Amino acid sequence: MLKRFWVLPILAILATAVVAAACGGGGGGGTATRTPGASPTATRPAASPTRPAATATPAAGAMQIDVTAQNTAFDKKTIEVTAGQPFTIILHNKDSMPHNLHIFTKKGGDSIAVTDPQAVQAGSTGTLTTTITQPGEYYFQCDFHPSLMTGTLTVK
Ligand SMILES: [Cu+2]
Repeated sequence: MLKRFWVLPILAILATAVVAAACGGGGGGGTATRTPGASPTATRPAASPTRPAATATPAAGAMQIDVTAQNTAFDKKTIEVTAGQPFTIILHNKDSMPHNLHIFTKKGGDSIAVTDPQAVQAGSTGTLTTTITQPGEYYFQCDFHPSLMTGTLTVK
């Protein structure tokens, strides 16, 4: 007797749950929610590839500098950034050996920042983001080729 009293309410709950699930899945509610969310997402990637070339976008966050490593050389021997403003160096390794970009206070000086990963493998990309508050001339090199791949970072 007691068992039957328990079974009926459970069946009723299950039935309600099934109906609710069927209604939710069948209704266009899910689709309607996704559509407004998709538009802001679609706008952002479209804007970012266009912006990095332009230097005058401090609102976008870190200033982006692209450096290519090819033929055991950096395509840029000098990089200029603004004191107190975050910057991101993206190292594109187009060689068949690992490289990186490591910033020091001066040649043989203290390390400030290095690309992530520290060994940027052939054909891949490394990223370095930092902020230097003290204006001056800094030194950067590839740790794998410190005599061949060097440059000057000027912080103004
Ligand atoms: Cu190198």
